[in-house]
Amino acid sequence: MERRKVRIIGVPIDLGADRRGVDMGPSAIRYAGLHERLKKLGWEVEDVGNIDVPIAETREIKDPLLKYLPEISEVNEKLYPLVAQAIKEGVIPLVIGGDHSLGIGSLAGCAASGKQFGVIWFDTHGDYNSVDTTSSGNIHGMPLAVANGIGVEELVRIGGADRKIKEENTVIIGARDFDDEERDMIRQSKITVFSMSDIDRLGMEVVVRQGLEIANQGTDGVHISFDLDVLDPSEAPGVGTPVQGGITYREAHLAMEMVADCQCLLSMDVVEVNPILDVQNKTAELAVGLIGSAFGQKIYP
Ligand code: 6HN
Ligand code: MN
Ligand code: MN
Ligand code: MN
Repeated sequence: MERRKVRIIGVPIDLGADRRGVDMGPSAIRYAGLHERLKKLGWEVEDVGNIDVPIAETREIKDPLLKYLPEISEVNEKLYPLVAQAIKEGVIPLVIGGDHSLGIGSLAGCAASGKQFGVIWFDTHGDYNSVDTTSSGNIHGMPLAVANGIGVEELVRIGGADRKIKEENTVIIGARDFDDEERDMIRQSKITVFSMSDIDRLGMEVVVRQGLEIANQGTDGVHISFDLDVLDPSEAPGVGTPVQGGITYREAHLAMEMVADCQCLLSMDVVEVNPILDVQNKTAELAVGLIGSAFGQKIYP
C-alpha cells in the first residue's frame, strides 16, 4: 500500500489579531512533537518550513478597519499555491499557525486545487466579519466571509475571483461568540452553525456526524479549519481570544477521531496557538494530540 503523505506548512502570522504571540505557534507545535506523532501513525511527513511573514514592528497599520491588509494579502498569496499543489499531488497540507487570517489562503488553495470540498470550521467565532461589520479591524475575524466572496477585493481575489467555499457544504462547530452583524450575515447565508448549545443538547457525536454529512454531500472531501479557541480556556489557555463555555478535551478528540474515521480529510489548518499566553506549552501539546486524532490515532485501536 502506498504510504500516506502529509505536508506541514508553517505560517507564523500574528498580523490578523490584536494579541501578539501567535507568530510563535508553528514553533510551539513542532516543539510539542508534531513530526514524531504523525510518523508514529504511519504517515510520511514532509515539512516545507515557514512562509516568510513580515514582522509587525517593521510595518504600519494603514487602515484601522483592515489592519495589515497588504501584509496579510501578501502572506496568503504565498500560501494558497502551496495548499493547492499539495492537494493536487494527493498530499494532505497541514497548515499550522499563526492567526486565522491564514484561512484565506488555505481555502483559496483548496478551491484552486480543482477538488470540490466541504468545510468544517471549529471555532468559538464565526470569522465572518467584513470591513463593514468589524469592530476590531482584525482580519482573523474575516476569513470565512472572504472565502464566501464577502470583503475587500485585495482579499477576495486571492487565488481567483470566484467564491472559494460552497455555503451548503460549510459548517461551523462550537460557536458561542458572534458579533451582532456578523451573526446576521451568517444567518443570511446557507452555512450551518452548530453552537455550543447545540453541542450540549445533541452531543458532539451527533453534531460531528451531521456536520460531516453536510460537508461531504456532493464533494470530494473536507477541509478542517481548527481554531484552538473552540476549546474551553481551561483546556486551551494559550489562545488570543478565549471565551468561557467551550468544548472539552474529549469532545475535541472525539470530533477529530470522527474526521479520521470518515477518511475524507483533504486539508487541515490548526490555528491561534499563542505560546506567550500558554501554560508550559499545554495548548500546543493539545494541538498535536488533536492532529494525531485527526490523522488516525485511536485510544483503543
Ligand atoms: N479568531 N469577532 C471578533 C473580531 O475581532 O472580529 C473576534 C474574532 C476572532 C477570530 O479567533 O480567529
Ligand atoms: Mn480580536
Ligand atoms: Mn478563528
Ligand atoms: Mn476563534
